[in-house]
Amino acid sequence: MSSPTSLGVEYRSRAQLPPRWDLWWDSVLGLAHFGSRPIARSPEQIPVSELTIAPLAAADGVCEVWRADGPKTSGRIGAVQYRASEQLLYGCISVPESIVVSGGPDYEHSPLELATIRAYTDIFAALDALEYPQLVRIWNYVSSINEYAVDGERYWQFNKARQESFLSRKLPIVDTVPAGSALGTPTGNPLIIYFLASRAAMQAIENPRQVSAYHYPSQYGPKSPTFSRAALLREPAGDTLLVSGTASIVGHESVHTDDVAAQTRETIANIKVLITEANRLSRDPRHAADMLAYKVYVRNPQHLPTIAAELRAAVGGRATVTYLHADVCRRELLVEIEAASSTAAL
Ligand code: 3EB
Repeated sequence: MSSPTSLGVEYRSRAQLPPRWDLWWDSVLGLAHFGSRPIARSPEQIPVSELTIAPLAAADGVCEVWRADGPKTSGRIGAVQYRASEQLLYGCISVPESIVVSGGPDYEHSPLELATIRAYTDIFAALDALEYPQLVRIWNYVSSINEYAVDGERYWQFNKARQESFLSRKLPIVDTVPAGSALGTPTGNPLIIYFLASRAAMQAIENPRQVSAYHYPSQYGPKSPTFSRAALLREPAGDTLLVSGTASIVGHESVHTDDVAAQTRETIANIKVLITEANRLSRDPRHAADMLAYKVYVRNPQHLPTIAAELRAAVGGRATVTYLHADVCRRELLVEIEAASSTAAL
């Protein structure tokens, strides 16, 4: 049996969501829905991110549900909708790239950079006001992420503005940075971000097989990405492991270009190294590949059977796996996988 955790994730189809009045919702911190038609069932105090990213191998939308024990409060600060337990804060924000800047036009920043700065400014303001200083895990959904803009890929613009936002808040941009994911959404979508933050410190984890993303050389963009490879939350009820979006990168280079099976195996090897690191750093070293819930971003839907076969062979039948169709932030990467402790025991 898996140990009880006070935070974890589960994936449900929209049809599997209980009705609004069900007590199940008391345990929910927040929810992200991946599908074309917004969900209607959630109570209004639950923060919901709606992402127009198609689930694969499921006709209906997929809901990613973050649950935690204990009483909760909800509300809105700036454009951040949040819900919090005593120790944990979940929040989400959606910012269109057409935001108007007060004080006239800004020639320094692109629309995506302005949206990114606005989103992170509001997020950091919410963390301050609610007193959950540690950003633990953050998901960034950027429209047309691989498209070339005036000064490089749009992902590069996002990275520049994200790093600038951390620096202007005097937050570190190396070592203790949140675990992250950055994925593409269709053209014209707003920037959508959701996150988990905590009152207590977290343990950031790096991958010994990879250069830390915050030390990537400039060939991947003038400003390095601000994320760690995984975050470990140590709580009285047990650890929660949050593994960042992970891809077929060794050192700082993408490997196995054009071989989706080999990219999947390399990605899994990276995740298994992170699990080993988590156990080395934990007081409760029980993290295992078959106890996590996986979320897999697939660039080309025709690669789904190959990716699914490799992943199932590597993590066993007990792990839950959700597949989504999305662009990954380097053009040559065909698959990206994130993972987290699941709420099977809650
Ligand atoms: C990588 O390892 C693949 O910019 O927040 C993975 C996870 C990736 C998070 C981010 C990017 C991000 O570099 C891309």
